[in-house]
Amino acid sequence: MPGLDIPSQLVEVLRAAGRVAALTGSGISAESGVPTFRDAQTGLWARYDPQELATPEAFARNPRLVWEWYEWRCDLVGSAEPNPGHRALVELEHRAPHFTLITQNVDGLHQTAGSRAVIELHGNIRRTRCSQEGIIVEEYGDGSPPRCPRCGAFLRPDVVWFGEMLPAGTLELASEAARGCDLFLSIGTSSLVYPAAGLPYEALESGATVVEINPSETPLTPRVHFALRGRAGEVLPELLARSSG
Ligand code: BV8
Repeated sequence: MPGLDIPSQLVEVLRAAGRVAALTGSGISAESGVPTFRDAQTGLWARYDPQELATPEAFARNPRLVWEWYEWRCDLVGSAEPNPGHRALVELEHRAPHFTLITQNVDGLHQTAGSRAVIELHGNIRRTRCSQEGIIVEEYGDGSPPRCPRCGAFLRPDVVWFGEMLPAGTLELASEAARGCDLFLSIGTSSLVYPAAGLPYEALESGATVVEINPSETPLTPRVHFALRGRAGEVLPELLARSSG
C-alpha cells in the first residue's frame, strides 16, 4: 500500500533475520470484525467490563451471564474470516528460517489462516472444558452453562481468565522465543496484560530488534526500535512485500 512509511532499515533487518517472533493481540483480529478486548462492548454487553467478566469470580457468581457472554463472542468469532494481517504472518512463517507465533487471542483465526505452530497464551474460545476436571469436552447438552457429562460440574470456555495461570509450558516457550529471536514483532496489543506484555521487554533485553505495529501508542512504544503507526492488515502485507526478493 503506497504511502505507508516502512523504514528501509527495518526492511533490511527483516531480510536478514534468522529467528523471528511475533506476539499478537486482539488488534490483529479487529479487521476481521472481532471487537478488540478494550473496545466498548456492543449492544447487550455495553454495560459490562470484559476485565470483570473474564474472571473465575464472575463465573462463580453468575455462570449463566459469563457463559452467554462467551457464546456471544463465539458466534462473532465463528463468522469471522482471517484478514491480510493473519495471512501475512502465515507467509512470514514460510519465509523466515525460524518463526514463532505467540498470540493472546482466543479466536483461533491464526490457525484458520494457516499458521501452523501457534502458542495460545490465553487459550481458545472454541474449546470448552470441565470447570472441575479441566478436561476438554467436545459433546455436551443444553444449559447455560451446560454441565460436564462425566462429573456434572459446569463447563467453561477453555480460556485463561484474569488471576489464572497460563497453560503449563506456554509462557516458557514464548519466553524462550522472545529471548532467542533477532526480530520481535508486537502486533495489535495494548501491551497492558501480563505476563504476555513482558515478552517484548525480554526480547529487548536479549538484543533483538523490536517492532510495534499498532494505530495507537502503548506503554511499549517508547522502548521499540520501530513503531509502525498503522493497521496490521495494511502494515504487515506491505512489510512482507517490501522485504521479499
Ligand atoms: C496471571 C482471555 C499469574 C480471556 C485474557 C504482573 C505479572 C503477572 C500478572 C499480573 C501482573 N500485573 C497484573 C497482573 C494480573 C493480570 C493483568 O495483567 N492485569 C492487567 C489488566 C494489569 N494478569 C493475569 O491475571 C494473567 N494471569 O498473571 O496469573 C498468577 C495467577 C495466580 C496466582 C499467581 C500468579 C492472565 C491474563 C489473561 C487474561 N485473559 N484473555 C478472554 O479473552 O475472555 S486477556 C485479554 O486482554 C486478551 O487476551 C489480551 O491478552 C488482553 C489485552 O488485550 P489486547 O489483545 O491487547 O487487546 P486490547 O483491546 O487491550 O488492545 C487492542 C490493541 O489493538 C490496541 O492497542 C489498539 O490500538 C490495537 N488495534 C486496534 N485495531 C488495530 C490494532 N492494531 C493493529 N491493527 C488494527 N487494525
